[in-house]
Amino acid sequence: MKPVENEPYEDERTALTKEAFKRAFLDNLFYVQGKFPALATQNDYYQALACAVRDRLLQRWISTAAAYTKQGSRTVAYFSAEFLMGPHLGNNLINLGIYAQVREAIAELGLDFDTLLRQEEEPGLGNGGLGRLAACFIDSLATLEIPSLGYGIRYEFGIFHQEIVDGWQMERTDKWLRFGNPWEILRPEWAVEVRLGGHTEQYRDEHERLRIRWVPGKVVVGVPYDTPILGYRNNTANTLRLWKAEAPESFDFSTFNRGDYGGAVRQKVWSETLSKVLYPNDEQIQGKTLRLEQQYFFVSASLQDMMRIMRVQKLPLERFHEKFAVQLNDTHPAIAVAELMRLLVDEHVLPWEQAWDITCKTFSYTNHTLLPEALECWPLELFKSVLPRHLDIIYEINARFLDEVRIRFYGDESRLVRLSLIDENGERYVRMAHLACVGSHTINGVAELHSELLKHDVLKDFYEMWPHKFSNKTNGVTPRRWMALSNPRLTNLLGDAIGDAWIKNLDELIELEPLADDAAFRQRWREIKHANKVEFAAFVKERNGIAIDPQSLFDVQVKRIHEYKRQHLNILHVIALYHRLRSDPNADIQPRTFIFGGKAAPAYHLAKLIIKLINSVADVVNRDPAVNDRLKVVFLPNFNVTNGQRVYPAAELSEQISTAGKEASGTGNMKFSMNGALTIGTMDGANIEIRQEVGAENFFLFGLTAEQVAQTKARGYRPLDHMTPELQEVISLINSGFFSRGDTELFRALTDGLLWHDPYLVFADFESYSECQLQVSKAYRDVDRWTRMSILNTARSGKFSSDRTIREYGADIWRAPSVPVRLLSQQDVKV
Ligand code: GPQ
Repeated sequence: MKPVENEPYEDERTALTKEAFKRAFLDNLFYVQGKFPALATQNDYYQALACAVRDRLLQRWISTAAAYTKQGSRTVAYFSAEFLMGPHLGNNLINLGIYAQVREAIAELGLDFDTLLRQEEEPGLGNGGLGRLAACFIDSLATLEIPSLGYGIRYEFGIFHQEIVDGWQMERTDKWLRFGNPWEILRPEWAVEVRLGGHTEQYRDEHERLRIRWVPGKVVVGVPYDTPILGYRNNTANTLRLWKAEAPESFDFSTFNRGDYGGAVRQKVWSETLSKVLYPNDEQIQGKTLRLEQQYFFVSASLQDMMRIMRVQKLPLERFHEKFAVQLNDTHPAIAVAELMRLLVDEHVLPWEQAWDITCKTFSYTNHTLLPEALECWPLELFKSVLPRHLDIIYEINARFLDEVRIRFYGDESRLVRLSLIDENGERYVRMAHLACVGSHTINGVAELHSELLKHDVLKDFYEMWPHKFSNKTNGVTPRRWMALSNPRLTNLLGDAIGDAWIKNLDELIELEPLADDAAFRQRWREIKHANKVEFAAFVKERNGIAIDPQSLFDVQVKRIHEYKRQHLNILHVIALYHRLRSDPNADIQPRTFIFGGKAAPAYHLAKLIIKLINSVADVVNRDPAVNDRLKVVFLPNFNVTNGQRVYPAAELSEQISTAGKEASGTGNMKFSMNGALTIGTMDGANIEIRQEVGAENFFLFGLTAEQVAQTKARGYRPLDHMTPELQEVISLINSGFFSRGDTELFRALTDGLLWHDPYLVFADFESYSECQLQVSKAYRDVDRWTRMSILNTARSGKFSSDRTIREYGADIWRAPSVPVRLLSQQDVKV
């Protein structure tokens, strides 16, 4: 098929009018779902609508492919083990600019649009911030018209579904593909083989050259499933390409022919295991063989796919780095450095030096955490059993790298030990962060503080080696999903006040600033927040059966449950408030609703105990008539993208209370602030930059700084030094069994940890936090002051658009110019 040079033509099938949509919808119900209204379920209607939208996506996708093929443009490949996309339908309607029309069209057909939206099972192919960042980034890449591909794994089961039973987290499998997925397109013709295990051997090729052959123990096939990713109101549709693992047919047959049917089936089952399930640990490595296999599987499939694209475009492999810029989303895909070397040296017979030059010019590495337990290290023997050839390649990379270090740092033996790609202190490990640093031309952190700490702490030796490689790229989030889609009331108000250019250029929100002093505007601002709170309260009533008061302050902490994020600091403060109220029933306390949400890794017992404590406190507080007109506690089950879209618009106070120096950036903090919530937070991650942007007077700061945390620890942290009478009461109340029906042991692991060996310094920050919460309550009571602060938070949140972040990656790292797309129609392409 060749694109033809003529003007775009709106064909009947993909026109954006209401009438065309209704027609398409009814057509799809009949010809795709095979249903008529009497038998159709809400899900049938959703599928019919999704297919109507998909036709519009495909038109833009083909147009984009045509433009990119013609331009042969430089392409960004974003390698990520996680893409936490959230539901597609609403977002695609926003980006097509037809949300309102389609809502009307569906209403005119007598259906409830929101019910149809709710039918979509969100693709939860990520754990939290890192996976969601990848999703925001590909939205921004498409909006900025940068040619790009997201590469990852099509997990059959994404992040588990969380239920709360008797206060405890229970995990249920996430069967997101149960009703099919209308947003993906299977591309079996681009399947690739990926080898694993086995051993290597030397041989001489036809030119008598000594070469190495990898004899794998097993082979799987990677089959790509493509999801088009729309830009906001342009003609761009980029690709998210996720790999499913399948058994190679040839393997089945050879085993089968030997009469071993059971063996053939086992091979098939094993192959499919590779993309079966997402590992649900966040920032905690689980050194499982299958996890390393997953990482290698998608990385190898993706690099082979990129080489196929080069062949199609008739580009020589020597120019791989000119065609592609690969971003490594943390170390999960870092094996790509060794795999690209293998492909270039073993399979395409390039000299090592040239292959290494191409490799280093291709990759860039983003680090997302400072937690030592999250730095990926693979035991050498395990690594060798999965990737024997790659281990040899890593040894060679290491030998050459250490030669360089030896010359640069004459006589500094300990530096060699620290920098080596192999950790040899005791059991030997492959250090994936070191592989990523050595094989990349840039290394970045995700907020100013984080990038500084990387340079002077975790990656200090690499910084001293190559200071020019390091930079900061502060995270951002997409305003399409996190404002336009999730907060329609605010979007309308902003439209009236300043137009809607902010959706594409978030800095325009600054136009709101003068309106903070306009009483009528403040009134409307409050009405919107209130309406959002009423809507959210109804949702809580339905999900939790708890009635919450929309007049109370909505105080929210939603994120993965982690000790370093300190949900326990929050709940200790709630208990302190409860204690104050019970001790003095007339205490003048600002009524608040404390809302928590987040998943704990299934094997992270302390995190699960924190969930149990929150729910136990909720049970007592919400039932106690002495306080429940002023305090409510809600644990919202199954916090995910969909529930995030419900909660951010209703929030008034955003809890960002990690131990300083532990949260790399945070991105929820940005979503809250742009939706008008004020932050109570530590000097950590992007909180620092949010405070800088919105102004110190519009931010509630507390706690030790990263530097003070380090000093406190260096001196030897003793929690009891920070004990106060109130904190003592709080801990005693928990240990007395008051929240656990008299069980005095239930929460002991938690309280003992806090009392005796708490690496996260909860007690050290408790007083400062409680004091700061008093300031929050005081500010909230001054309605005009609070509203002004809220408006200024939104007005000054422009920096936190992922469009800004992606522009910075584009300018400093990728150097991939944008390629605008002209819309083609079916008439434009001839077979
Ligand atoms: N993050 Cl290494 C994750 O969500 N999972 C991970 O495995 C790692 C990092 C987060 C990090 O905790 C947040 O501070 C960041 O905002 C986020 O990555 C995106 O950079």
